[in-house]
Amino acid sequence: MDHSDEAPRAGDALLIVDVQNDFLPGGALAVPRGDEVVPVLNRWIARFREQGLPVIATRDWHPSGHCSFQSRGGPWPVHCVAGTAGADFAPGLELPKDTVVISKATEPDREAYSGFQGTDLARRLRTLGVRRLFVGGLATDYCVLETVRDALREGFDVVLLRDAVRAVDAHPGDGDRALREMERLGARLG
Ligand code: VGL
Ligand code: ZN
Repeated sequence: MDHSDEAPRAGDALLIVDVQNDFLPGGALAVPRGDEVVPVLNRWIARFREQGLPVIATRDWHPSGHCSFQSRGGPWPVHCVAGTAGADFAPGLELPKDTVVISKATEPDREAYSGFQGTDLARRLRTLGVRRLFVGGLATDYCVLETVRDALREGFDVVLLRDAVRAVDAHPGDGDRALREMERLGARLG
């Protein structure tokens, strides 16, 4: 892999989206090959750490009766209930101790695919002096897509780490369409 044209520098942050047990194979809402993002992201984490650049991790952090669950007429099985093992970050993900953790979709009656929605992520990034985000995680066609959409809307540049995302693909091609949509919106596919 050659990332020489996308070397992290001052003003950059790594944003890791929802790499949680329930989204990995064997989890409640398993993303096919979702586990494959972990070693790729670990290499990016190491690069950002080496340069003292911020690492941010979002997590889906639902109350037990969240509106997105099928029991409440939503599209998804119960997943990522706050405080459960399924909501833990993947054990193989080597998050630095000082990772900024952003919990989202914490309100029972509100869905939030984007890490910016209902959180202080934008403010935290501005406080850190971040201008560009390197984004990877799960899932390409839901939380990654909506997080990237909001990041661009908030004025951040985005490098979407293609090797570090995987899609649900509920409809075949959803992941590829999401990649094209992010590129159309102004994300760079790295
Ligand atoms: C997600 C479906 C439901 C995601 C979260 O992180 O992409 N997808 N909740
Ligand atoms: Zn969810």
